Amino acid sequence: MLSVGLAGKPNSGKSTFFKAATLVDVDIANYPFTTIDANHGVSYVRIPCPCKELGIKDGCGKCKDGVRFIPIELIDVAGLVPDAHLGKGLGNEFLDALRVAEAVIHVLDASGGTDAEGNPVGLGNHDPVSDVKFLEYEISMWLNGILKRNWEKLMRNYKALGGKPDQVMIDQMAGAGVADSHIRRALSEIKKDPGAWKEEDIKSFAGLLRANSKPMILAANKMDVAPPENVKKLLAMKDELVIPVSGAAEIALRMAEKAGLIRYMPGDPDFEIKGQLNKAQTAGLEKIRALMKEYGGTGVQQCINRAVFELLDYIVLFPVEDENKYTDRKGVILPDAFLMKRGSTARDLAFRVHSDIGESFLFAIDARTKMRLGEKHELKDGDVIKIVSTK
Ligand SMILES: Nc1nc2c(ncn2[C@@H]2O[C@H](COP(=O)(O)OP(=O)(O)OP(=O)(O)O)[C@@H](O)[C@H]2O)c(=O)[nH]1
Ligand SMILES: [Mg+2]
Repeated sequence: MLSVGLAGKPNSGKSTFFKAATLVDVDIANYPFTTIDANHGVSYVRIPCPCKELGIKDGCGKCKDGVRFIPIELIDVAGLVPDAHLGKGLGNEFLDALRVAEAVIHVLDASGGTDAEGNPVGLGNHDPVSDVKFLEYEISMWLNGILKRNWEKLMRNYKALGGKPDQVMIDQMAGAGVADSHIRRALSEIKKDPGAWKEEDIKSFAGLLRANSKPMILAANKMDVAPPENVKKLLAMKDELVIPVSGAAEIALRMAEKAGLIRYMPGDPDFEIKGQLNKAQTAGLEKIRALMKEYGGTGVQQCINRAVFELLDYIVLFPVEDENKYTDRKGVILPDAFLMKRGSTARDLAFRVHSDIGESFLFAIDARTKMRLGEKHELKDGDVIKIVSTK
């Protein structure tokens, strides 16, 4: 399953975001280092289900009112402070939990109520913009540390045995969640042969690996209490993808929905009251509604969606057995929704369904147009595809 990590300084609201997005009950508290061991949970990207547009009466049964949620893994890690790689705070070994993460949501405390170490300092007394850059550096330095393990021995072998620089680096970074393609791209950007690298070159390479393998989105969290100028300042940062968020508001909405008090789906720009509310509940919910009006929602679902579809460029594909009824063998309509990288081909989808199907692939059929597609045909977001194979 595709993984996305939540990281940032202590007390910024990572676990609150995690709980909001997964409904897994985790420790949340107003002091640094509440979370030590990473939390893993299932969250979802939200997409419009194609069943409506395909004219399936009564819906497909896999979506809710035409909204479909596809599972991803979310990881909530311990807080990091500047110079964590030198052992500050709890150090940066906790980043090992991010190995499998393909993207990182950097949770910022936009309220300015906590300092760089996560200590409460009173609303508006810390500039959140000053917290933005450190995380990229700490993740780079964590990768730098992995790169440098046995570096001398590695380079001796490399020089003695020859071999390709990319293979040497791929072996070294195996297990750090860095894909071969990220390594090749970083090598082509740095140009110098690893045999001649100095400390600084290893560091720059680690920086490039970070940018390629752990792209980041900024969640300007606690927007419900943040001074508006803080949110504005963060949104004005060029080169950064910033989303105003209130993890606390999202938890409140999901709880109210569970209790039957409101109609709300994660990612909705608004909600509808349907139960009997007391005064305090009404006031709390109306405050949230005002916030949602201003920013288009609570921001939690937006962060996950934009990380997956914008940062990582995933698309959604729907394999079916019957291209006329859009079903599997048992008659389930649009049974699967797979997240795959843009550029995936018909054969890639076949392999994703099953390695046997991939190996015995003959051709595919686009269920909308009934056109035949060859193995190298690049699929589009939302394609409904039947795979024809000899198996
Ligand atoms: N007002 C408001 N408070 C929030 C929000 N998100 C988190 N908080 C508060 O911020 C404090 C820290 O929240 P956590 O979720 O524990 O933060 P964390 O980043 O996981 O902290 P560590 O595990 O210590 O690194 C708690 O008091 C939360 O209630 C939010 O959206 N709005
Ligand atoms: Mg936490």
